[in-house]
Amino acid sequence: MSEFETRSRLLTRRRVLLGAAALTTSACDSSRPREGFLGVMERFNQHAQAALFHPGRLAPEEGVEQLTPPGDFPTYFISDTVPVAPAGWRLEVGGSVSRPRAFTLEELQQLPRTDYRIRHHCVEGWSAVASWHGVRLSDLARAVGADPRAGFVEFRSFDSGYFSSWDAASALHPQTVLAYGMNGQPLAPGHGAPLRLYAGVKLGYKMVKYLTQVSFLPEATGGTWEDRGYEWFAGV
Ligand SMILES: Nc1nc2c(c(=O)[nH]1)N[C@H]1C(S)=C(S)[C@@H](COP(=O)(O)O)O[C@H]1N2
Ligand SMILES: [Mo]
Repeated sequence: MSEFETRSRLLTRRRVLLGAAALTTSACDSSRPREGFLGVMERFNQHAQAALFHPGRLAPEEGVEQLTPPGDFPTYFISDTVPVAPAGWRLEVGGSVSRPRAFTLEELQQLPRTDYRIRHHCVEGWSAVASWHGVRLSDLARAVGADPRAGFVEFRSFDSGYFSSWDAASALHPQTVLAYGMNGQPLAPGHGAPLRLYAGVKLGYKMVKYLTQVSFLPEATGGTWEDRGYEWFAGV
């Protein structure tokens, strides 16, 4: 079964858990999950979650003894084989910014480095712990002069177009980083090399790996899983 098929089943199960809502809409909403009653519920949920979100609250640091053994931390990518960075890879940063530019990995590594050890939560029901290091998105936003009125940030990848868009408050949270390292090592190909998004405030599918582009935007766009009905806000 492909990852899309497995996850579509999970999604159906989540809908069923919504009870009556699922009964009235399950037959007609599968291809348009953001419309109708469930769409309304999803938008309500987004507002409720955004209202509950505290920009200053940090995800708890885990102890070293909580680290998931190397090799046991699952790896996900939608491509059939591990995505490989194109030659001359750079991270394009643009949208509502006064100094759009493309960064090499070395340039990103010259910006201040942030390290933390926190738990990862995937909607498929697993969690795992690793330490991550990289540059805060808020530091990058400063470097390019991101417009504070841009309420959203979109992340794109070279993994068959996998992408996601975030609310700016979560994107600029102190534990949201563009990670180039995991457990003290350079990021491995399976985990999104050369650069991935990591955060303490979002579920796994929001953390785009194999990054190519970061855009500060006035409007939310969707996302690979979000467009298939997964929650857009997806706060932890
Ligand atoms: N480019 C890309 N990013 C991605 C995914 C993906 O398939 N492609 N999967 C997401 C999901 S569902 C999860 S749980 C995490 C998994 O990160 P990991 O592979 O390092 O465990 O990456 C997220 N980012
Ligand atoms: Mo996930």
